[in-house]
Amino acid sequence: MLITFEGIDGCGKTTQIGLLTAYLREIGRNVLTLREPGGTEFSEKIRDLLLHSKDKLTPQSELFLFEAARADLIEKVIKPALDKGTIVILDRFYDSTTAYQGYGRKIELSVVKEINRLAISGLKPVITFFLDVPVEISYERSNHRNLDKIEQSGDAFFNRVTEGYRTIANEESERIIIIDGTKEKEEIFQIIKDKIIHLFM
Ligand code: Z5A
Repeated sequence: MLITFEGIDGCGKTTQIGLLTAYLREIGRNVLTLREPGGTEFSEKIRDLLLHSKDKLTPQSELFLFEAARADLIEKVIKPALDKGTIVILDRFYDSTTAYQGYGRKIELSVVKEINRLAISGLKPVITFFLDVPVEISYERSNHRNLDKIEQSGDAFFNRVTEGYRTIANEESERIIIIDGTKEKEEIFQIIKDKIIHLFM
């Protein structure tokens, strides 16, 4: 079972993934938690290039790098884990690419979706939690640290990404659960836990 979390920077994904992982382990499930880009040696190198290299990347190069990292992670780690019955929780997946490179960087959406399709080779999450926070909250929550390359893309970019996420979530409402990410951490986790328990029944 593949579960994914989406949303702009600082929306609370890492926090909720930590809570969900602990809960699932407590009830005796095998869980593997991963983040994109990353999770293999090759994908971590790509992550470093994408977030920290001094080279200016074109939107297209950025798109291909995210997809290359994804394809490597799926084949080497995610598919083998799912085959063993492990629950895989993924911090970002192809919805991030549609939101950031499609809506944010303005690469034609049909192209982004086609390249996503190629990279994921049929793998789909059973459920996706989209933590929706306004851009101002995202900035507030991340203003204590140095911003990476993508985080430096500006307000207009992040507003497009946010609207993009909302559109994607409305288009795929049977898979994507929209949660108000400005609620208290515990309240958000209760919503997530209820949905997960429902999935297991
Ligand atoms: N990217 C892309 O462009 N295309 C792609 O295809 C993919 C990714 C896969 C990866 O960044 C970047 O790559 C990302 C998108 C792009 N760039 N941006 N921008 P990352 O992995 O380094 O980081 P992130 O995923 O963007 O976010 P994050 O820093 O890990 O934040 P988070 O996981 O969403 O939030 P958090 O760490 O759980 O919480 C942040 C803070 O808020 C922390 O202090 C918490 O204690 C606090 N918090 C959390 N929840 C709450 C609530 N409910 N109330 C108050 N405070 C809270």
